[in-house]
Amino acid sequence: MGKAIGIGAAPLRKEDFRFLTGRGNYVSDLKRPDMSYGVFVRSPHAHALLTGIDASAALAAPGVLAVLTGADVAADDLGGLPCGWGITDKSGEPMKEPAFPLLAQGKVRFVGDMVAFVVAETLEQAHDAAELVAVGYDALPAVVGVLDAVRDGAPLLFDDVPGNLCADWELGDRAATDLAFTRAAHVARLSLVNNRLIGNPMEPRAAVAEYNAGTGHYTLYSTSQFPHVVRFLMSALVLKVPEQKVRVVAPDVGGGFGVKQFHYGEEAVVTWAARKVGQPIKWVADRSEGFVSDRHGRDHVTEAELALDETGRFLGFRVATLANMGGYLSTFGPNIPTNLYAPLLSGVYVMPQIYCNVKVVFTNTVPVDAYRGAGRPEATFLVERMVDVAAAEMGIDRVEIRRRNMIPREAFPYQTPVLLQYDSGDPGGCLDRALVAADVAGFGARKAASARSGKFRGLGFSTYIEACGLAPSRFAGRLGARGGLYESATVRVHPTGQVTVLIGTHNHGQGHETTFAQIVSEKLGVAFEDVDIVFGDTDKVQFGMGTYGSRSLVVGGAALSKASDKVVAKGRKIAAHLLEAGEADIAFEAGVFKVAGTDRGRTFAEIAGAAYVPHNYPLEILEPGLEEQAYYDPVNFTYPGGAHICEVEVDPETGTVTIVGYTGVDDVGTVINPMIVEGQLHGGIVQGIGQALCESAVYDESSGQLLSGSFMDYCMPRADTSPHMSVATHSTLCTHTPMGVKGCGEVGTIGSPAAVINAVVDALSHLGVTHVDMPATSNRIWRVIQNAALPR
Ligand code: MCN
Repeated sequence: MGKAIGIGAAPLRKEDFRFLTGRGNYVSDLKRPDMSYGVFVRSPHAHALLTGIDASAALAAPGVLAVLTGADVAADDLGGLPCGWGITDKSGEPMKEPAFPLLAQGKVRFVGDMVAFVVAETLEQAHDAAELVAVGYDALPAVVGVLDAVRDGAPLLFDDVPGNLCADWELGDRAATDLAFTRAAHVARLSLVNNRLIGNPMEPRAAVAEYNAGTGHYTLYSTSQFPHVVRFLMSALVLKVPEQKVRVVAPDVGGGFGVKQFHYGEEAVVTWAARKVGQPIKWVADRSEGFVSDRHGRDHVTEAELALDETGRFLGFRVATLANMGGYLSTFGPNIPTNLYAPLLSGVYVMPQIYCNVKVVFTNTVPVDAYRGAGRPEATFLVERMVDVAAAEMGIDRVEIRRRNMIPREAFPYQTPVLLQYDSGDPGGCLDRALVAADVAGFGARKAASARSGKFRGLGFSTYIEACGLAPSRFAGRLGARGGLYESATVRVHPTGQVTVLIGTHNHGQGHETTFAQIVSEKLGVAFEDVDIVFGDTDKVQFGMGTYGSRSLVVGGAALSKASDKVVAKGRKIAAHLLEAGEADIAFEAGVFKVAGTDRGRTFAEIAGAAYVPHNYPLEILEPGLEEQAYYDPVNFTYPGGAHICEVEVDPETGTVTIVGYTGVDDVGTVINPMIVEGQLHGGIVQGIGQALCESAVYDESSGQLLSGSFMDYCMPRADTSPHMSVATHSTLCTHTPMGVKGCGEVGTIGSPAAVINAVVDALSHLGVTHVDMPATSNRIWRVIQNAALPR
C-alpha cells in the first residue's frame, strides 16, 4: 500500500522512470500507417524578393507527393500566424502587425524564412526533392541590428511599416521622472546590449499530422508547450477549420525553455498538407534548421540613466531600449520587451520614478520571442548593472547601496511606479543569508591568494525580484491582451479512490507529474502513486493555457488545489449522509471523513466507492460520481526574488573567466518539492551563466547570415562551465495563491547574468573597467584587458 506524500517532501520524480529507461514518447517516435515525410525549403537570403518558384523538377522526383508554396497558401485562403497579444504605440495607435504568411509571399525576410514544403514517401526523397525546388530570389539589402534598422534610409522590411518600427511604446511618468533628475546629486549612465540567444532544447521541434477524411478530423502531434492554444489559433485563425475537429497532442516534450510556446508555421503547414496529400506527414527539424527557425530570445540595446541623491538614494530611472523583433511578430513577441520588461525596472528597490521607452523594431533576422525569463532577465540585468555602476561612481559599497534602497520586508505589499504591486518578499533577508553562505567576509583573503597566482578575482551581487504566474486576466486586460491566462484542472476520483488529474499546463521537464501528485496526495490523503497527471491532449483535457512564465504551479496548481477542495466538499456531503451526521460536523483529515469528536468515519476510498453507488445517497441532492473541475485566474502575479552572489577568477593571460563560487538564496514561497525546486534553480542559473559567458547569436551585418548557426559557433554552457552551486530557499508566502506558492522555473535565469557580469567587472575594476557586455568570452575579456592596459 502506498502512502500519502505531500507538500514539502522530496520524492523522486515519477516521470523519470520512463525517460531513464528509454520509454519516453516523443513526437519523432511516432509512426502512423502510410506516413509520409515533409521537408521545408527555406530562404538562404536575409531579405529578397521572390521572383518565382519552379517546382516541376521536384514534383517529378521519385516518391514526391506534393510541393506546396505561398501560392497554395493564398489559394486556400489560409490566415497568417497571429500575434496573440497586441501592444499599443505611445500615440495610442495599435502596433504595426504585418502579415506573417505560413509560406513566404512575394518576399523573404530572414535566413530560414519558409518558402516551400515538400512531401514525399521517405525522408530521403523529401530532402532530395527539396534540393530540386528552383526558387528565384532578387536579393535586397538586409538590416540585422536594431540601431541600423531605425536609421534614416535603412532597408524597409514592410512597405507600410515606416522606420521598421512595430511600435514606439512607453511606460511610466515621463515628466515626473525628468523632474526627479533635476534634483539629482549624481546621475549614473549605462549603455548596454542584452545579447540574442537561441533556446536549443534537447529535442528539436517536430510535428506529425493526419486527417480523417471520413469525419473531417485533424490530429496534430506537436512539440508544443501549449496544445490548446495551438488548437485555437490554428483552427480559428490560420486553417479556418472547426475547432472541435482539431485535436492537438503534445506528448513527451524534451525541453522547451519558452521556445516551444508559440504557434509555429511548420505545425500549421504540416496539418494543412496532411489533408491535401491524404496521408499522415511527419516533419522533424534538424539542429541547423532549429537555429534559423526556432524563435530567438532577448536582443536589446539600451541606454539608461539613474538619478541619485547625495546619500546614494535612487530618485528616478530613465530607460530607452531598442528591442529586436526579427522579421515578423511571433505569438508573444512584442509583449516580451514591453509588458514583461518595463514593469520590472523597479527591481527590489524603492525607485520613486521610472520612465521607460521601448522601440520595437523589425530586422532581417529570425523572429524574437520569449526565452526562459522573457523580459525579466533583461530588466534585472539592467537594474543590477546600473546599481553597480552608480555605486562605483559614488564610492559607495555595492552591498550598502543595495541595502540603502531596498524595499524592507515590512513595506510589502509594495506598489511600484510601473504597474506592479509586489505582495510579499524579503530581499534583505535573502541578501543577509547569501552573504553568509558565500563567505563574503573571506573574499579579501581569497582575492589576495588569486593575485599571488597572477589572477584577478571578483565578486558580483544580484538582488532581484520577478513577476511570474502568467497572467492575471485583470493585468492582461489592462495591457490590451486578447485574453487572460487562467488555468483549469479536473480531479477525477475513480471508484477505487485512485485519481486521474487532467490539467491544462504542460510538463516538459519541470516535474509536474510528481509535484502535482504531491498536491493531490496532501489534499485528498490518497497515496502518491495513486495519482496520475494527464496533460497535453486537447481531446482529453478540458482546456488549458500551457506552461511558460513559471505559471504551472501558481496558476495550474491553484486550479488543482481548488478542484481538490471541491472533491472534499462533495465527499463531505456523501460522508454526512452515510454517517447520518450534519455536513458541518464532518471533519476531513489525513484521508478520513470523520464525525467530529467521534471515531466514526469513512476513508476517502470508501467515500469514492460510495459516490459511484447512487442508491447510497439522495440523488435529488447529489449527482453520482466524484469528479470536479476548477478554473483559476490569479488576482496578481507572484513575485519570487532573491540574492545571487557569484565569485569569478579571471586569467589575464587568456581572458578566461572561471566561476569559482555561486550562491543563490531564493524566495519561491511555499516549496512543494525541494529537490525539484533545487533542480530548477540549478538549470536556470546555468542558462543565465550561458548568456553571461558564452551564448550569443551572431549575424553577419551585411548579408544577414547567422554566423553562429551550429554548436561549433554557438557555445552552450557545459559541465565544465557550470560551477558547483549553493542554492537555498528563504520563503515568504505569496498572499494570494492558495498554497502560498510562488513560481521557481525562471528565477535562476533571471538572477544570474547580472551576478556573473558584476563579478567580472569587479575583477577588472582595478584596470578602470566599468562595464563588459555579454557574453564575457575569453576573447572579449582578453581584449578588454589589453585595451585597459594601453596608455591613455
Ligand atoms: N515548484 C515547487 N515549489 C515552488 C515552485 C515550483 O515545487 N514553490 C515546482 C513545480 O511544481 C514544478 C516546478 O517546480 O514542478 C516548476 O514550477 P513553476 O515555477 O510553476 O514553472 P513551470 O512548471 O510553469 O515551468 C515553466 C518554467 C519556464 S517558464 C521555463 S522557460 C522552463 C522552466 O520552467 N523550461 C524548462 N524549467 C524547465 N525545466 C526543464 N527541465 N525544461 C524546460 O524546458
